[in-house]
Amino acid sequence: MSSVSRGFRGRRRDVGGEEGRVPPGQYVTQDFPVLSAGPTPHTPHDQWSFSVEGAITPRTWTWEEFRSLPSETVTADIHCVTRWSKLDTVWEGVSLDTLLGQADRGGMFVMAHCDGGYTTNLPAQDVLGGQAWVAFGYGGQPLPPEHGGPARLLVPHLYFWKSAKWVRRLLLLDHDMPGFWETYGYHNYGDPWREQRYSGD
Ligand SMILES: Nc1nc2c(c(=O)[nH]1)N[C@H]1C(S)=C(S)[C@@H](COP(=O)(O)O)O[C@H]1N2
Ligand SMILES: [Mo]
Repeated sequence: MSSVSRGFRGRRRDVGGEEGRVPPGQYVTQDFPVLSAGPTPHTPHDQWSFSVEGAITPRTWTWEEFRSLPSETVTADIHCVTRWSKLDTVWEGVSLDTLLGQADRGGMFVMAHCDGGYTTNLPAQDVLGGQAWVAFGYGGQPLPPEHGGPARLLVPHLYFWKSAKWVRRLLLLDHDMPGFWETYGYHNYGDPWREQRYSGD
């Protein structure tokens, strides 16, 4: 874990190993707050599917097909724009490298679409190379509906509004477009280390 590899600088000054792991303006919480712009959808597995479309060979997986893809355990720190950070969260998910394939997606963008209508936009390069997952497990359990189950995007290096809950569809685009919160004034990219909270930051 990164708390170990950060070495004694962190351990001398902070027994929790949090030194250097909390972006500016954030505080660490042990809770897992729920932040949703609308009601929690409850899509049964037999009605759930996951698709990639747009500037990519379209592909749809049923729940069984999706769950038979190779998956990984991911330990990551997450950072919400409302200033809470949660360290060492443990997820189970399918890498977007698996879902989007090996083609070069340089200069392309991804719009994530969710049950309930939420959207968020990301540069394709930010979801490839082991940086993003469609997560179906949290803390060794199935991902609870309020946290995005059956499955959600997990993009821990960006503010957590980019980690779209109840994600069903990734649309690959050759141009960028704002998603839900990006339209309402959140930053288009959302790097917590540069405090890109709102447009203009
Ligand atoms: N579909 C959907 N995904 C979403 C949201 C939402 O309202 N709808 N909220 C975002 C925001 S602002 C945050 S901080 C995180 C919160 O995830 P959590 O409720 O699991 O903590 O989900 C993000 N993903
Ligand atoms: Mo958020």
